[in-house]
Amino acid sequence: MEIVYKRPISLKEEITTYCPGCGHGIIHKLIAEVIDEFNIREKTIGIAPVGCAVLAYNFFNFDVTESAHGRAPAVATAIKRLLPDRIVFTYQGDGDLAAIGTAEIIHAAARGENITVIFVNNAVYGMTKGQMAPTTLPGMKTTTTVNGRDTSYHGYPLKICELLSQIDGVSYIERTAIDSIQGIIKTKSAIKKAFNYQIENKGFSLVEILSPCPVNWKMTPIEAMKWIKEVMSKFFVPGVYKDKGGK
Ligand SMILES: Cc1ncc(C[n+]2csc(CCOP(=O)(O)OP(=O)(O)O)c2C)c(N)n1
Ligand code: SF4
Repeated sequence: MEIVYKRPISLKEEITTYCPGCGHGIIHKLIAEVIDEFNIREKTIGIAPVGCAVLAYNFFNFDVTESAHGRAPAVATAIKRLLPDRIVFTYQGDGDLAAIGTAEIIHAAARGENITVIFVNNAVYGMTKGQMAPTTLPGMKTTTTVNGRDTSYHGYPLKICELLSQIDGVSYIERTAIDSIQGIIKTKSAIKKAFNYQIENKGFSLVEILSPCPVNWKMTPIEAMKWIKEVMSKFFVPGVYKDKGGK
């Protein structure tokens, strides 16, 4: 029988710890497929975040190390500089990358580290039960903004792609959304391009992925996908924010 689909080798046969409808599982699969397609599993090192993806090393079938909250770009910098032949990527949520880890990501970008960053933006602190994150939309209700994010009190959201694309050290930066089959396909090609930048020594690459957290958004998985398409991606507009040139 002809095989039309199989689990990527870079993904272990583990029972997921993610909630039904969560985007992390989809994104893990896309990363694993890309690593299989580049045939780089034996030389890939992932840096897992603090957040719901803290157990990413249980799911990926290649080397993954943990880092303190937000510090993944610093850990990735050290690994890539010591082992430049490895393919090194960080996997970070918005609390991890855009709150506690703001300094690390900005300076890794400014240094133009030859690493790849997968940034999962679900607009909340998922693991700790849905507090406001720097990416929480104006008016959005969370456990710490029960009447909705009030920008005059809570400040404005951080738009990471827009911000980092201003930094000279950044080579490739794109925002995508896994709100549909088309969005998932686009996300895979962005991830592939980001890894290719590193393989070709073209410097710092980051893909921001708008991803559902149905549990904390208090939505069904289908409602969450619709909300990304109709609301979230109007505020965090998908697109290529910087591309210094690569395949
Ligand atoms: C130094 C430190 N501060 C705070 C925490 C608590 N904490 C654990 S996960 C998390 C938020 C993670 O949110 P995000 O990065 O958006 O990832 P998600 O869970 O949404 O995927 C926080 C604040 C911690 N573990 N360590
Ligand atoms: S809390 Fe949200 S981000 Fe975390 S596993 Fe559940 S759906 Fe995913």
